[in-house]
Amino acid sequence: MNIHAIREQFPILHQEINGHPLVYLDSAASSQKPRSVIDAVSKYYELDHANVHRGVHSLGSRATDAYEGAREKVAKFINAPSPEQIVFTRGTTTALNLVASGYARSVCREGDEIVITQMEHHSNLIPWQQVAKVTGATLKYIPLQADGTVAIADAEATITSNTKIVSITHVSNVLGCINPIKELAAIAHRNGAIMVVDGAQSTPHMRVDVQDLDVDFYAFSGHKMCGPTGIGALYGRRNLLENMEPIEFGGEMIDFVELYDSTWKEIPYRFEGGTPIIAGAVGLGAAIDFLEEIGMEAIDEHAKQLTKYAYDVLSNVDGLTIYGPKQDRVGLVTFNLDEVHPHDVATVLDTKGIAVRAGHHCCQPLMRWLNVSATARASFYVYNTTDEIDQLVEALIQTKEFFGYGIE
Ligand code: 7TS
Repeated sequence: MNIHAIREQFPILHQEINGHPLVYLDSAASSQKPRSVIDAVSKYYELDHANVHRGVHSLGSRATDAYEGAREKVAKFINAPSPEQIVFTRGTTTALNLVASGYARSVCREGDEIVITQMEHHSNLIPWQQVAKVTGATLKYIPLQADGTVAIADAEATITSNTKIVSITHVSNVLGCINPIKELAAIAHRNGAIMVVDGAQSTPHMRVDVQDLDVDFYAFSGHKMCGPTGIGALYGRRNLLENMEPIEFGGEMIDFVELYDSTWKEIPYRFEGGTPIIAGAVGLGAAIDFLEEIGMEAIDEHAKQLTKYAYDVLSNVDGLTIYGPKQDRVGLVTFNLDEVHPHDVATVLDTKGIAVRAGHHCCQPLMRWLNVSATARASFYVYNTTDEIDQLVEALIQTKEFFGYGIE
């Protein structure tokens, strides 16, 4: 991978923040956008925009082709058997809420179990709490190992024949660990449950193959993988999508409307009520083209190398604690400096042009499990370099000195 050539394609990276060249280490929150994605969205608005699926005029068909073309790209990108099994959503949060409200609420009853883990992002936790409250199902947690990972034996002990849904993140946005989704899906299926995956942090970095993983639903966001904000997707197994209830009703999603009842369009349109996120989908399609041109294998390798490098050099900083396993991680390193609040760490780093995230990362139950109120997190993507990680380490050492910690 030619990082220099890749960086050239991201206009936002070439600026100074507080008098220093920007070092953007917050891609797990949202990645930056290459020129090709920005251009695809503006070209769409400049030349092709109209509403989709209704205009018989030429712009209407161009917009429809662009929107449906993006759906085909997404399907191919994650190896979905067909484009109809891709529902465009606003992102991972909306996709998981669709499964929880449209599917889980109608299949779960009292005595049923929904199994998740304590490392889940709030978007893969609160929707299941709500399903449990409404249906009387029980929410169960697979206990975490000391390093935060999920052990297969614990999953086997937690998932039972009463389990209807297992919903787990592919990659943790705090611990960085890669969960054994294929094995977990097999355990879920053996017990008659379905497997839902939060792919928000995995899809940007690794080749996702929903058929090989043998999962039932897979959710992800475009904005974390070079695409625009406001677009994401839900993959679903065909028979499950066909039995899932729409949760938004109105234009675009109907077949026949009578005075007191209506029928729905076929999948996936019945889940895309209202004028869809056309420009967002076009941008996501361009993001997929960009990633595929580099190659997901090369992107995966780069992210793992940067993560390993960051783990190793940060481990050498006195008074710095890293959370999550040493091995099998990708994309990010979450840490705390002794005696310095992570918000202060992030604020000092920002004065040096370095952007990291500080806070609970939408994982309050995981923060409680880690016994911290917040952490700092550096996350990496295609455009980051080991040199930037060295700058982070240097700045962290200066941060310690700034707060008078670590000085004899
Ligand atoms: N699941 C995981 C694992 C995530 O990391 C995020 C976003 C979401 C779900 C929600 O995605 P959205 O696109 O619907 O917002 N994570 C983060 C983060 O770690 N920092 O900011 C957003």
